[in-house]
Amino acid sequence: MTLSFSLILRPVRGPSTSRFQNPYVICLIVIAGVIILAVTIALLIHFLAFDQKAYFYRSTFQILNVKYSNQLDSPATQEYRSLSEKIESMITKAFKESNLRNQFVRAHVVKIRQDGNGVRADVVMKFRFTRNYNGATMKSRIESVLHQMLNNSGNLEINHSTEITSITDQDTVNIFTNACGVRPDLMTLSEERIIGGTKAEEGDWPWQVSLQVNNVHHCGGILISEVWILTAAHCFRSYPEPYQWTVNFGISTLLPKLRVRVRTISVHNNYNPITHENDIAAVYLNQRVTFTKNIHTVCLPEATQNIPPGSTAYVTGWGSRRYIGNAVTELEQGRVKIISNEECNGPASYNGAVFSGMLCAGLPQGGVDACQGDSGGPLVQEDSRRIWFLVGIVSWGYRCGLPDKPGVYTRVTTYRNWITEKTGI
Ligand code: 4AZ
Repeated sequence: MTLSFSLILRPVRGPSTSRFQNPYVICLIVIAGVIILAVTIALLIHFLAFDQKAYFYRSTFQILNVKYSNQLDSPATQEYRSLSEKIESMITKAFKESNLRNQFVRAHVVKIRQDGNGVRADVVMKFRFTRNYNGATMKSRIESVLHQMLNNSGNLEINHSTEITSITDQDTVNIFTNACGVRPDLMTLSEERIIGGTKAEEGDWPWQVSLQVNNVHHCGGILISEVWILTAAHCFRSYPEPYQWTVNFGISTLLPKLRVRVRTISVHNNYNPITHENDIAAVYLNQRVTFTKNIHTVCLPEATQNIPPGSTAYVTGWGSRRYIGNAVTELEQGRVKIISNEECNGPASYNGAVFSGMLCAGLPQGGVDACQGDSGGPLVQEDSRRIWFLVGIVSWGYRCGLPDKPGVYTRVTTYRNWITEKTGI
């Protein structure tokens, strides 16, 4: 290629012919110049007009006509959900109807607090701007939309002192790290994310822990506070002493991100190894864990929370891929559906062995299920605001992944008061 090119361009020997008078060369130089100019202009336009970056802002809304009650303390209550949804949709509507409709991405209520007789809601908002945006102008444009919104806030009466603060990506992550049930996609207020494949990525299930004896994985567990883990009672049948156990964080059981010793183990007093009833235990850690993006808590449901049959749930763990097999070293996830106790107790299924404190989940055709080594791990569901709740603890089942033989879980709502009694949470 290079050879033939240099042959064509070899100048014809003549008395006054120089390389720069050769029409081929001139033509090539002009074409090259035009191409370079076009690429430069295209890149400039791209960076100035289309290359957008995410920017986060934080604001507090003082809501005067909503009375504070302790129902607003937990993100699991209907009151908390419905007020947060109202605030989020009011903000979304205001921006969608403004000249910032293309820049606004999402608003998320991160905390509701008592404020005199009323409440304050802390909100994080995400926008997309091109890189050449003017920070001060944008801030005042956002504030102006919010001020207009206050005059038209439906049945919420909001104080006019609504100010916004620009926060960094890291500030945003820190805010979400201290809330329960938040996965990485919500931390960046990103668009919906499909959980694909079976292998989890670091931070996907930040509440999942591995309970180990002599650095060997035995059971899953669930982080519900800086010091408390929930798991299954049956995990402690062979090794009942706290000093035998460590709690390991991160998706790899071989190279944990953090390893903490166990101080006490509280197994449910009425755990019955024959019927599997009350298969729940609370584990108290020897030291507090510092929450990070990849290590933090799941939310606990209210005792009264309804878990509809047919709804989607995810089970995670390092259990074996088939009945009688080895545990895996990288965390895996499975998507299953909730099955009613009535259906689960059918003659072809468990024929009455599923008690009211248990919950079934699986797929009609089988295939996706918890298995040996997943015990004690979480079955979680996402609510309408993309917050994750613990609904089950892997407990038992007939083998793994067989049709009509779904996984059976400890029903967390049944034990909600037991959890508070043991842990204060
Ligand atoms: C076990 O042996 C086990 N398919 C856990 C869950 C299931 C089966 C067995 C559910 O720990």
